[in-house]
Amino acid sequence: MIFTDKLNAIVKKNNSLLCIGLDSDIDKIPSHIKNGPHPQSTYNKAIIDATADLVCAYKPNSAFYEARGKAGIEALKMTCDYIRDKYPQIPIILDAKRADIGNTNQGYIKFVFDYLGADAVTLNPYLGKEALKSFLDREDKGIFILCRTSNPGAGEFQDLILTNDDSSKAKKAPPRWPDLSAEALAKAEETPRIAKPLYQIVAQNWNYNKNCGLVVGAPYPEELDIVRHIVGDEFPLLIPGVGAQGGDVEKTVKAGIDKDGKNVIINSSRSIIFASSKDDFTEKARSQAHKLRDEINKYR
Ligand code: OMP
Repeated sequence: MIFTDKLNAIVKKNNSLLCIGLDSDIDKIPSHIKNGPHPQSTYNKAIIDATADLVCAYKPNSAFYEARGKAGIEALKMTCDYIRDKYPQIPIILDAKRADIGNTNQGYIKFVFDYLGADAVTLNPYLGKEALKSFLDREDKGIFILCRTSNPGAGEFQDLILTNDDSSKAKKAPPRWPDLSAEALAKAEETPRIAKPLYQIVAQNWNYNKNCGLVVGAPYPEELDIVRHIVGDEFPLLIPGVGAQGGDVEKTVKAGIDKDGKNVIINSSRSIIFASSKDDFTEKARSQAHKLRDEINKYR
């Protein structure tokens, strides 16, 4: 089954656009689990069992596993195996922000898709479209490209206005996409010689295999709205940044969803998986996930 079909099926079944980020920082895991065998995967299994009927995806972030070396990679593999065996209908998005030259990419692809068995991965577009091709060519997998990220410094490069024309006309301030008529928008997108912020350029022309989505941070609903205008409907947006990073759920949902109230994957990690540092962490994770899932649905 290809990624988008798998995603759409679980969105419908669980009535959910919520993705839980399995950012299982070993230092935050309660000591009775931390001191036992396989602490990260044991913790993840408990969170997964408590929330599997409330999510549309799980997104382990590779950093928290890489940080522990061999034990962490083992934990990541055990977590992915557990989801695939026990909840095969739930997609796994590996957050690794990869992309490199060709033969290096093959190593990443083998690790993410063949070894871990993830359904999707996050990529950094900085090396250009050609460098991401071998990921995008995996038609069955979901490819999420960083477009306008959630961090406070996201605009430093991503908002830089770029043009490939040095005439003074092209250097004028760029149009705000939502203010354009449909006709003007279509014309602007056909015209390469126009000044635009980098993130709006990144938002275009990846989806030749219909397996691509973009990552846009919840703290920036205005940019999210612009990206949705650029890509049109039926294009998934992975949106981290609600919860611990403070993104507004209502603004995020309203700016991100397509005309059918779908095609966003709203991620929250810490605010759910570490909702409690005590023995009741599974109940608290479930209740936070329930609350967020329902809040998202309220605005669809
Ligand atoms: P919380 O802030 O704890 O909900 O975690 C957010 C997760 O999303 C982390 O794993 C981040 O690495 C990831 N993320 C962002 O926070 N901002 C982005 O712009 C992109 C990502 C990502 O690619 O998922």
